[in-house]
Amino acid sequence: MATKVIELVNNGSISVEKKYGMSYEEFANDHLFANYPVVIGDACKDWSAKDKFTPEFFKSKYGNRMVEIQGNQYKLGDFIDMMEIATLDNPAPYPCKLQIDRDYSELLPDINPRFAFANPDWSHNTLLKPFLRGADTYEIFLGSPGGQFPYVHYDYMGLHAYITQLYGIKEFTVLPPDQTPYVYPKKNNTWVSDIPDIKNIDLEKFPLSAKATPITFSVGPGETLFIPNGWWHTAHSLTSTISVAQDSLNASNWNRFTAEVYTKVAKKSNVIAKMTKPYLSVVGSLLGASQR
Ligand SMILES: O=C(O)CCC(=O)C(=O)O
Ligand SMILES: [Fe+2]
Repeated sequence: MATKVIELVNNGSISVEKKYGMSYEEFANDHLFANYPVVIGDACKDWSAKDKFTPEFFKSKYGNRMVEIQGNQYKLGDFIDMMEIATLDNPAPYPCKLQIDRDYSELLPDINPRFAFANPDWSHNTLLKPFLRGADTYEIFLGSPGGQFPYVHYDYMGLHAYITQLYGIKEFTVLPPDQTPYVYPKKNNTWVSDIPDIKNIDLEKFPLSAKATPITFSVGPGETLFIPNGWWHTAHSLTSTISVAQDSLNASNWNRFTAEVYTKVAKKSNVIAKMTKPYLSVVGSLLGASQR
């Protein structure tokens, strides 16, 4: 079957498309190994979460559970009420993230099977556990127009992200890794941009950003945005939204992952960083051999 392509946006040489019926081979060549984003129109077609995950479902089933958002505790039901009436002038806290594997494991069958586009995935491999604590989970995001992802960033540890929209519409803005100088990474948090509002940049304060070509597009129910490692991104819900985020690590982002591990470990100890190198080199060959 030929892929059906819908062009979402383009800006200069950069374009983001939505694809239905894409083969794994096309995904691997044009996106995974090319490190190029795409919206996959039908990746989650077999998930029951598509019809089941609604704000009402979470409110009625888990309304009394506590959830921590930006350091504060809320009852999930109260948060959902707040999120539904929030506005940008009177915002609700964001992001509200639920850890599926840890706290809502009974919902795992609803996001199964893991779609092929997110495989192979080494981020759950025991050999890599020490380096990926906390980064190897599935997360549900609940949001609304009155709660904005607080910053433009790229995901750390070199992981690729897949954000599947299950309810409502979310708008994403992305920029390629080679535009890093134009987004003014923070000195101490180099994966976070100093620009507060990427759609309304203060050019006097951030003159280099005149060269940036941020691309903004919407992702709707049943669609999955693939954000390759190193791509800058931020998100804003246009309606009440529920999304599921998952990551992948494999041969396509292995070099970036190991570089981030060394940098992180070296900050603590040069000796351990030195030992980490041969260890990861062996693990990488083992896992790489199994991928081939
Ligand atoms: O869906 C969103 O709000 C963006 C989430 C995201 O980029 C992240 O958690 O790293
Ligand atoms: Fe992210």
